[in-house]
Amino acid sequence: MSIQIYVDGKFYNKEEAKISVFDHGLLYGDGVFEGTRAYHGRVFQFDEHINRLYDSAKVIALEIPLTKEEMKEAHLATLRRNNLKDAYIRTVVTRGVGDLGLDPRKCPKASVIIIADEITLYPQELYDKGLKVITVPTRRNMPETVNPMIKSLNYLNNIMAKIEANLAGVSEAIMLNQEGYVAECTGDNIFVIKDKTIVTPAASFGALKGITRGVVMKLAAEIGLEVKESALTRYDVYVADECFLTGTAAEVIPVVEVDGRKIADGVPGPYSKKLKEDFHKFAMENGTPIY
Ligand code: PXG
Repeated sequence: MSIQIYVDGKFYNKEEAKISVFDHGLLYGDGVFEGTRAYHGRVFQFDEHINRLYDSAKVIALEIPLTKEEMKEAHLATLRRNNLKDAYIRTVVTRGVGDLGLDPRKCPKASVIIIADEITLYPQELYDKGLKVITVPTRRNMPETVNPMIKSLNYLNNIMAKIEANLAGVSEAIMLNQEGYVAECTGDNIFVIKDKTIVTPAASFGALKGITRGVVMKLAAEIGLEVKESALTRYDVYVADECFLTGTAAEVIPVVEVDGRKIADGVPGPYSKKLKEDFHKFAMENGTPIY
């Protein structure tokens, strides 16, 4: 049976789930989104994802037509409807239907879309061998434009960065901020470990406050690493003992080469492996029950 998709309070088969061509999410990228996971019948870090969605919406002055509780119920209903225990959930809130002008006052009601589907895992080989990444020319947004802390429907910088990485034959890109400091990757946060200190760029350096990032910082402290959020340069990445990326889809994925420089001896490091395992264990043991 086709998956059932939630659109504005109703469920539709995948083939019939549609929005208007006048929706400003499509016409202008005017909207916000979330990517959440369910592990083994529980939604992982549910409140954190819902809160970030509402924060993103607040910053772009988008009124979500559901309370947070109703939004959570809609997510659970979508998961139940599709009989999912392990899932990737994509939530999209668009400005809704308006006219061809960009004025959001012409859009009386935001649209809410919830897609829950089976999760496509990255190939195991990527975790075993680690990723090669490059730094790309396209920079992350300046906070004074669209703040990178907003998970908005405007991902063109990140898509351009992804294209630049792909054209160079690698699957991920390190994006710098306007000052040339490391910000994050196209859909993942970045961490480096050097001498038992683990560093990730502070959100003020142009990173999304990743939910996986937050959990990994906590787990890193628990295994005795000193955790820092600070400025990170390409130099810091090249000379790191270990480097890895975090994100809802990828969880914790090691990086073994950056801009042609091997990270340490070019194989995934012990802390990266440990944090990947600890993260997975944490994800399996925590979360909001679906059923
Ligand atoms: N940075 C950016 C720019 C992101 O979009 C992350 C970091 C990681 O955050 P979380 O909260 O997931 O730990 C994201 C995550 C995907 C995908 O399919 C992921 C994201 C967006 C689009 C696609 O991997 N967001």
